[in-house]
Amino acid sequence: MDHKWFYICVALMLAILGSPVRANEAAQEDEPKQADGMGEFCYRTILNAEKMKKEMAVKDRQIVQLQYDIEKLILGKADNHWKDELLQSYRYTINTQNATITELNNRIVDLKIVNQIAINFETIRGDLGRLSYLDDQQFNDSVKFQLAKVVKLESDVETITIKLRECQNLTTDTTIKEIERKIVADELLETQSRLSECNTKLDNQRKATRCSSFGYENGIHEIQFPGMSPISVLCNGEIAGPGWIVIHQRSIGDVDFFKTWSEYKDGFGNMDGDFFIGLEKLYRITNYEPYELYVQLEKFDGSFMYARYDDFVIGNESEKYALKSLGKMTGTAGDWLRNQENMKFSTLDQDNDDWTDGDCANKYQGGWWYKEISGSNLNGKLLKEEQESDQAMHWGESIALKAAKMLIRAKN
Ligand SMILES: [Ca+2]
Repeated sequence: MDHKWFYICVALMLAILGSPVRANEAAQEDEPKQADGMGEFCYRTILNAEKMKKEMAVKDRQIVQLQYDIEKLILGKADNHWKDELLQSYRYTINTQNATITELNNRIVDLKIVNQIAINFETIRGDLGRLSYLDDQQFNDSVKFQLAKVVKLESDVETITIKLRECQNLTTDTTIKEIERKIVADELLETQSRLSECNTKLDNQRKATRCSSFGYENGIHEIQFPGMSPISVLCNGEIAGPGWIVIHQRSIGDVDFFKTWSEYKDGFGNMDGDFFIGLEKLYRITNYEPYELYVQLEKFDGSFMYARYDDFVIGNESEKYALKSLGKMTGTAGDWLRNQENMKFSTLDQDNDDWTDGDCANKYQGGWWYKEISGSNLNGKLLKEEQESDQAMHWGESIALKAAKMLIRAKN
């Protein structure tokens, strides 16, 4: 190749490499053709140059794309940063606004209070203003009117207070009345209870016309006999079976039996010790219904004997409480009252015996249905030891007895 084409080829290469646009534009054209007179080397060089030009164009586009991507990435990062800052800014603004809103709210509240005060103040000022327009007379009238209202209110309050007190008093009175009523009711109940109890006792007493109501129990009981107030009697159920009334009892010697008519009529002594029931009671009891008599005697040797009469009746006082009947006698002690049957009772102050020349009661130192001589003398002296004596408490023989009891019982 000659120097002329060599230089032309180098110049073309430089031209192609030095101008990418032109090379790019050239790349759009067909592959160069080998010109006449152009050497093979030059042609190949130009061909390679063309290829390189195309590749470089591709690279250029890739670089541009990369730059674009890089810029895009950088720009994206910047965007995020800006957003953070903006968000931060917004937050600050929001916080600031919140604070402002709170402050404003506080101010609104304050303003409302102030406004209310102002309104009140305006009202007061208005009132003052209206007052200032009043002349003296109007002012006085206004004051009087207000005072009248105050007086009326005070009156109302007083009225209400009085009514309230009345209500309280009414309540108290009602309470007291209720309490009184309750007390009365309680007392009534208690009284009714006592009355019921009394009625029960009374019924029992009414029913108890004899000691048999109390069985074998020994003791003092109230007995109701017809025509008589209830009387206390000593019942005995252990000597001769249930239902006996003890009318005479001697064993202690604490009571003197040498007594007057009146004392024998009414009775004397104590049922816990020595006693006599009384002739009047005996008369009434034995005339109500048939009675029997049981006489228990104790000797000083501790032995007992008895005499039982099945029809024991006593006359009234006008009959001198005569021993009107004895009935049939049974027992171990002997019929030593038979001698006294139909005899009147005699006492130290009443001689009703058959002894015309003398006074048996005083002779035998007791009160009894004496005749002339003593067959029995259970109201004579209670001696401390066994001895023979007409004046001693004795039955048949004039031998002192240690103790004696007389009991009666309704036969039916
Ligand atoms: Ca006489």
